[in-house]
Amino acid sequence: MSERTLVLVKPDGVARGLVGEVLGRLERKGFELVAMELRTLDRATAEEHYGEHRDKPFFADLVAFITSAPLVAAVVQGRDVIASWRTMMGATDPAKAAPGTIRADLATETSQNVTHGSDSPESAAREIALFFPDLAQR
Ligand code: IDP
Ligand code: MG
Repeated sequence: MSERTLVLVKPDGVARGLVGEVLGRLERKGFELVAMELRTLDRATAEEHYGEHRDKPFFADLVAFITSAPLVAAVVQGRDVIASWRTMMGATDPAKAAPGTIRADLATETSQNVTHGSDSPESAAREIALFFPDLAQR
């Protein structure tokens, strides 16, 4: 089923010059860019985006990091893109990510793991509305 997901190239990925690498993998796979923006997140947006982690010990560091420098936010569309992008990103901890995934190939630290992808249709809808409120959902 064609669906949409929210993809981030996090501040570490932007700072390291990996925007093209990450978006290139999406494009070569055959997924479609629907919206894209370079922006520095404000604290309120970051806390809402990562709201499910509010009570975790790493939450403060996570919000500080994600707001520290520009990131690239994109809405990406395609067949099974939510699960596919999770597979292409690899496990949250780059040390546990499968070879060939972005996090295995390009990162060492869980806290700086280059990219984000929504984890369910509900998360995707929530995150797309948060980052791109003007984007009409079809
Ligand atoms: P995900 O990005 O693979 O969906 P989540 O569990 O939703 O992983 O966590 C969100 C982000 O929070 C991760 O991508 C990672 O940057 C950070 N994070 C998750 N767990 C830890 C941890 O144990 N220590 C430090 N940062 C973490
Ligand atoms: Mg997550």
